[in-house]
Amino acid sequence: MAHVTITPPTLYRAAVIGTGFMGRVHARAIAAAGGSVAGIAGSTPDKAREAAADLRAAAVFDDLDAAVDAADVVHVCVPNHLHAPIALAAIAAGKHVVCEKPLATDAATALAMTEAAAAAGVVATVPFVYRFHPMVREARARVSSGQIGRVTLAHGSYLQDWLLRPDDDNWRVDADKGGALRAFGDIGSHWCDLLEFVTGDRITAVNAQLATANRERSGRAVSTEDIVTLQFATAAGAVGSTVISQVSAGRKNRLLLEVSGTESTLAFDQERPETLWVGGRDQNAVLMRDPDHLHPDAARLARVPAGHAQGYQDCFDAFVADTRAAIDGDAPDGLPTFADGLRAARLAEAVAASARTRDWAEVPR
Ligand code: SOE
Repeated sequence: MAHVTITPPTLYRAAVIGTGFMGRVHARAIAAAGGSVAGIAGSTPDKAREAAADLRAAAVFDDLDAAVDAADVVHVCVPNHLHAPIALAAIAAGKHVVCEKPLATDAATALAMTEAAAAAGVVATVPFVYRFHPMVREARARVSSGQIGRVTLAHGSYLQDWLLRPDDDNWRVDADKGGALRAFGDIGSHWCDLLEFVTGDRITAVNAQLATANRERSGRAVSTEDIVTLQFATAAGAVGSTVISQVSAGRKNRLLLEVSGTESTLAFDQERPETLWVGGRDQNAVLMRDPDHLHPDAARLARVPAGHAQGYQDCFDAFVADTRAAIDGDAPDGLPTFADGLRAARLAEAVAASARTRDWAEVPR
């Protein structure tokens, strides 16, 4: 019988640093991509042991160097102020890195991380995972092929409610751990990334307002914002606005992006990711995620046939699979890298500057 020799892909032994919700999502995605969780490190040995048992990790590490040593790829899923030291240590050891967003709490640090990864020649990615919804890729393909005409307007929102009440608390609320811009860094960054990804355009100027609904949480003063309203202009001449909030009762993880062109409008809702709304002057349509009828870039990411729902974890699985492909030397189109994390950090600084001066701020490239 004829046989075919298959070159095995390089190993993907991952160290997951962080045991919270995100660390667990990463660990599942690593397994789905055919990698292995070589070990987990957490803020306490008990947390790491508990997560390691749940996620069938091979080891628990109590120090970062041991975790980095054991891995081909280091997944950084810890509070934001620790992203830079851990990612830079992994890069210095020649390891590939997947680092949660925001990449850093300021743009200068994000730039240093991006440059360090490039100089070391490692793959360094940031999970802007909503890019991995097939219907987002469908929207992107339709915009780039000119199907919706020239883009004139983009708007939407990213709304959550998990920080609605004064006793809702998290490390993200504290500027020294999460960064000065919390809601924008955590979820506004996703919205802006998705806008630029889908349109292929770039926000050049912003006018932002920040508001803190809960000025005290768990008995301490809070300086980070719960709400951002943002107007923007783009390089290609479109205008738009978005509302970012973590205190919108009833909205769990509702990212809505609507892009209007001179021919038609597209709208994507992250809580209904199986569909894409297409608006026309004479007729509207709701497209379903049917791989047989999608653009090839979108169909590639459809993991199950139409009518079998796929969602958030599937995006993560696809993102880690593409990170792995990049390590194997075949970087797929649309993989979010440290350069995209740097872009988000620059946008965050422009948002902060605009809110501070109550004026428009330019966004550097
Ligand atoms: C919390 O706001 C959070 O988990 C974000 O940190 C993620 O990036 C987002 O995808 C879902 O919400």
